[in-house]
Amino acid sequence: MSDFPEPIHDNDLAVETARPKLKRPPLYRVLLLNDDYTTMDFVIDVLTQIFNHDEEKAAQIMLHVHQKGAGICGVYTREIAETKVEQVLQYAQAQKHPLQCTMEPDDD
Ligand code: TYC
Repeated sequence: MSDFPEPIHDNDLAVETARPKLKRPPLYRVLLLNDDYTTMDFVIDVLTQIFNHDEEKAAQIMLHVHQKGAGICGVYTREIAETKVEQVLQYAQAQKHPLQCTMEPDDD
């Protein structure tokens, strides 16, 4: 037996199709900046350890940054990008490298 009385009629109910909100989160690029002092080996280490690139891709990104002044290490949601930037800066400081890392919205 139901707890609720049967509806007398339902012909005048407003029916709306469910439209679940599934907007993608904004993404951010994490960038490495060139400098004259950080060793190439250390930058490759950062790119393999923190950004999970293989050695070949890491060397390619490092050379791009070295030649162009900046380059993208990866694209992430905001909190992950923030964590990557912090990890790079902490690791660089601990190893006495002036390496700089930043993030920017990936809108295109
Ligand atoms: N320019 C550095 C050198 O000649 C290498 C380097 C590459 C530094 C990329 C920082 O993000 C960087 N030793």
